[in-house]
Amino acid sequence: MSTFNRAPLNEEAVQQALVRLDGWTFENDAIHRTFLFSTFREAMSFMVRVGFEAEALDHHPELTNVYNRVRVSLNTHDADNKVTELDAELARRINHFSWI
Ligand code: H2B
Repeated sequence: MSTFNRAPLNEEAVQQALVRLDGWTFENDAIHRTFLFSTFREAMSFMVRVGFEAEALDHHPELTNVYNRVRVSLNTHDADNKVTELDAELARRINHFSWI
């Protein structure tokens, strides 16, 4: 179990976190980023990699795939579907390993 805070962040705190999260935006109580790959295979590999990180953090994203595109949306169900520090942490980790 991770030690990251599952308390909802207010909008200002979310915007603050986004300053250091390249490519992520805040919309409808979630943070989102779309990753565009060269191939479907790469998109699938990325999704599996996200899955491992999600399991490590015990925190699970919404993933939408269409061919070579993957959209990642993050919020915390246990925090009434608001953005928390845990979402920011998963986004940080995804940015870290993303090769896009
Ligand atoms: N993922 C997300 N996105 N939000 C949660 O609140 C959440 C989760 N809760 N993954 C976790 C699992 C919880 O159900 C387990 C029991 O820790």
